[in-house]
Amino acid sequence: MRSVLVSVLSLTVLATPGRGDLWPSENLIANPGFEAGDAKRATTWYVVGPGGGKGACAFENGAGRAGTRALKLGTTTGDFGIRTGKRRLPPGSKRASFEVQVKLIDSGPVYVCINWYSRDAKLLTSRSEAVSETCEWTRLAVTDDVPSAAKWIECIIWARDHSGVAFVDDACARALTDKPPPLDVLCNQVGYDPSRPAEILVQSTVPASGGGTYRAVDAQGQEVCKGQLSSAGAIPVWDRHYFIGVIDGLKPGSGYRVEAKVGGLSGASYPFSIARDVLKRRTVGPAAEFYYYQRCGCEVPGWHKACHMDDARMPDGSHRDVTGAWHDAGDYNKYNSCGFAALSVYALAYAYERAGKIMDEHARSKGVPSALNEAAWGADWLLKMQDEETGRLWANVYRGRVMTALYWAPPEYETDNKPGTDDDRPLLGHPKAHNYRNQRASAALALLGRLTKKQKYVQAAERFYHAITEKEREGEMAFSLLACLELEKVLGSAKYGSLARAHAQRLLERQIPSGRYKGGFARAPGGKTPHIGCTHLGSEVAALSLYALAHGDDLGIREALMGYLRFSQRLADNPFKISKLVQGGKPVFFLSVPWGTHHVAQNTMYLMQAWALTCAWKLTKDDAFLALATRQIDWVLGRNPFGLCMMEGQGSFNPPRYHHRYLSIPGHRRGAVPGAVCNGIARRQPGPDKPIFDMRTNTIPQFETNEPWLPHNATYLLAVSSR
Ligand SMILES: [Ca+2]
Ligand SMILES: [Ca+2]
Repeated sequence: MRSVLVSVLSLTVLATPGRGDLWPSENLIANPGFEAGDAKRATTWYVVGPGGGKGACAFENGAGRAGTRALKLGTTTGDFGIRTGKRRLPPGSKRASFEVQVKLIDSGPVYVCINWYSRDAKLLTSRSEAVSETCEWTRLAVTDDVPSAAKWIECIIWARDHSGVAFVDDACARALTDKPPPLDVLCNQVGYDPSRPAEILVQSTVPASGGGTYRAVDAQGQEVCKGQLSSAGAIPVWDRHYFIGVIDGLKPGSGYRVEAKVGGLSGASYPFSIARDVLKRRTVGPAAEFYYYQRCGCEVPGWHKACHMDDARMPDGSHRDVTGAWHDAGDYNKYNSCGFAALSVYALAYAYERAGKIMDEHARSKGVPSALNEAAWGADWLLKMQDEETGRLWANVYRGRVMTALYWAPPEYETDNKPGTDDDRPLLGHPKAHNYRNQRASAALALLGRLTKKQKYVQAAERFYHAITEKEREGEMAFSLLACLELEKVLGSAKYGSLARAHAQRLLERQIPSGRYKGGFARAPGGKTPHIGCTHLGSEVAALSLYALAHGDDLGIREALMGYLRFSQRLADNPFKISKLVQGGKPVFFLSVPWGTHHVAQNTMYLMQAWALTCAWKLTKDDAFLALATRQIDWVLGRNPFGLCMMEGQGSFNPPRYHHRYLSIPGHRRGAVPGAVCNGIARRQPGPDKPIFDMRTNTIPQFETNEPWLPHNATYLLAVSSR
């Protein structure tokens, strides 16, 4: 933090009178503190040894001035060091500076250097500075005018014939531009409830002491209120500073905007509404509508003809009818191994029970089936996937990663739609071999059986529950509890009531009693770090809250939830109040995975957390739960570093293009399915803990960020219908 401030201040001084106002850009170096990478390599930095120079560099833990790691430059022969590679200069760059912090131990000079390159990548000029005597961290900087033909800047740290050890940390390169940087005014682009303040977040690359000001204007541009923005701190690794405006008392209406001024910069938000139950009224219908367009095994007018009518081929070569369900993501596969279809059935039915009237009105207005009908569409497929012998689920209808990656065309052409021919998709994952989310299917079918009064669902739900062992049930205890709660309700059976109680007790044993993550829930009793997963964050809390709402709180669940709230607030201690995730024992914004490992962004986790906190609010009536839940939903709907509303068709700025095979359907070039919630914001892999989202429109964007998956819409429905 301190180094950022120092560098900005020093650059501001460089803005010489007579040149007009110049503004510092964001730090142009992607991994400025060498924190991302391993001991041999820091991501986005490259070794350089011009003229055959050789040397040793390492990135050791514990050596950092800030964070944990620093560059350790050992003995060199000739010129040797590391470089950033060429970084594009922001428009209007007039001057630039590159600085690092250096500490020398018995060694000769260390240099910092700026190289300028033209549009065709020819080296224009170079400028460097050196330091040769420092045993404490010392700032070493080089500044230069940007040559008029320069389009790229490269920053280099190097030493010449040096025999000791030099440590380097906290690199910062900023251009001074004649264009003011944007001031992002971030809001939930759908809207806010009039009974609670609208929290607007302002994001700037330039720090400003003393906050700023805002004014809210209505749809006609008339000022309706104004006030002060207060500092909400910085996220140093993102090189961003935040200011918050808490706006109370806006009257119901639409088209509100907030204009903000901070440190000489100004910006305005996208429009938003103020309306009672605005999120539920505006978005639960679209979140369910999404599923209709994702349907597999039937025609969806305007989207595709009947497809995959030949699902699927059994391992022994015979045919089994498992047509139906939904295309499970931007590809055409159908997965039970992750429980997405079962979670979706549960969520559609759950939301329908709480917001059926709103959902039906929306479905009628769009000419799509009722959400209850949509839940039944998925439930009928779960019945087809239930193995007769074991009562358990088959895993997936899945062509394999390679075949899936190769197929980019409308779904009806992927197979000949004739059962029993060579191109039938395979049914994978024998039910005996794995515990395929049978508890989710059990909860989903029991709930739907109660709402539709259809015995076939209830019978299948009971069989799913009993088809797995007690030990297997431990794997997803939250949904075992939810399954028992639903079976108890639909069958009126005390047996399932006592099973639910036993599951609730087992879940409570998983709460972490002490230490840094006190109050979180571990994967098993005695665990010290919270349980997270690609489609899991906080389902224990949702299940426990729903149990106590149904049974009363004789197990001390309220107290457990208060502990969870404090844990969640500590993990959300950032300007967005977004839940950080614990990985490798440390909280991070965005999960890091080894190069080449499958990975998707985290909207399901935020939304499942929102569901958990909203259920806990229903039980405890403590508004702090709802406030934190709302921040997670705000993130999805626009209050995020890109000001991106991640539900298609809602808000003003949606993903420019989706990673979805539907983009190959004529007329659907964006691959944009109404109501789709995409994977979300991730980090570059491998890379520093900084946000990325793929804004490209001329190619298929990255699946990690831009692909819609069923569980995002499922958890959205759970979270928002619970309000
Ligand atoms: Ca560092
Ligand atoms: Ca076929």
